Amino acid sequence: MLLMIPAWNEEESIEGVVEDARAHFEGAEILVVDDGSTDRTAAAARRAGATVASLPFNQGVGAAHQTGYIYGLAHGYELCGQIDGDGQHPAAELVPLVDAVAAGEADLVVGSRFAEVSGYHASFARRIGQRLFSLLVSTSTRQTFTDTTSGMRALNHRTMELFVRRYSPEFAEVESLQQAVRAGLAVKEMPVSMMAREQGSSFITPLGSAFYLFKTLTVLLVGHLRPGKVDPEAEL
Ligand SMILES: Nc1nc2c(ncn2[C@@H]2O[C@H](COP(=O)(O)OP(=O)(O)O)[C@@H](O)[C@H]2O)c(=O)[nH]1
Ligand SMILES: [Mg+2]
Repeated sequence: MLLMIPAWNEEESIEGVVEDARAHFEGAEILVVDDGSTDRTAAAARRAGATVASLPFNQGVGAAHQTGYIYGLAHGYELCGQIDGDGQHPAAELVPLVDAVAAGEADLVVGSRFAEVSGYHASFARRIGQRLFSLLVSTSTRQTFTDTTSGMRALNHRTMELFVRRYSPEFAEVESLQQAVRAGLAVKEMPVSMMAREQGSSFITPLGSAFYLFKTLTVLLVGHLRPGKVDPEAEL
C-alpha cells in the first residue's frame, strides 16, 4: 500500500511523522508530497526513509493529495492511506481505516474527530465552518458527515481514479467527499483521535476562515447543482 503524507514546510515534524508511519505500516511505501516547501522538509523526509515527490512551487493541499494519487495509480497501488505531515495524525489511528478499505467495507474512509482527544482545540470560526461544511455536505450527499475537513483518510484504487480525474485544489477534503458520493462510491466516516498542532501554524486565520468558508460554500453549491455524474472507471 501507499501511505501519502502531504507536507508544506513541516521540517520540524516530518521525520517523526514518517517514522511513526513506518512503525505502523510495515512494508508500505511512504510518499511525502513536498508541496514547494522552502525549508528542509524534503531532506528530513528522505532521511526518515520516505520517497519524496517535490512540487516545484506551493500549489495547495489539493494538488499535493492529487500528486499522491497519480503516483499511487502509476505504481499500481490498490490502497492508499493518508495522514498530515504536521504531526496531528497518529499513524496508529489510521490502521482501522485502511483495514476497512482493504476489507471492501468502503471505497473511501474518513477519520472523524468526533472522538476528539482532550487538547484538540479549534477556533470559534473554525468550529462554525466545520459545522456548516458538515451540514452542507450531509444535505448534498444525503449521508451524515461530521468531519469534512479531515485529512486522515484511506481509499482504494477506484477512488484514486476518480480523484486523479478531478480534484479540488483548494477545497480538497470537503469537496472530494461530495464528489465521491455523487460518483457512486461508498464513503464512510470512522472515529479517530487527533492531536492539536504542535509546530508551525495552520493556514487558517479568522479572516481567512471567513473567506474560505464563503468560497467553500459556493463550491459545494456548484458541486451539488452540477449536472451529470463522474464515472470513476470511464476512460481518461
Ligand atoms: N496549509 C497548507 N498545508 C499544506 C499545503 N500543501 C500541503 N499541505 C499539508 O497539508 C496538511 C494539512 O495542512 P494544515 O495546515 O495542518 O491543515 P489543518 O490541520 O486542517 O489546519 C499538512 O501536512 C500540510 O503540511 C498548503 O499549500 N497549505
Ligand atoms: Mg494540521
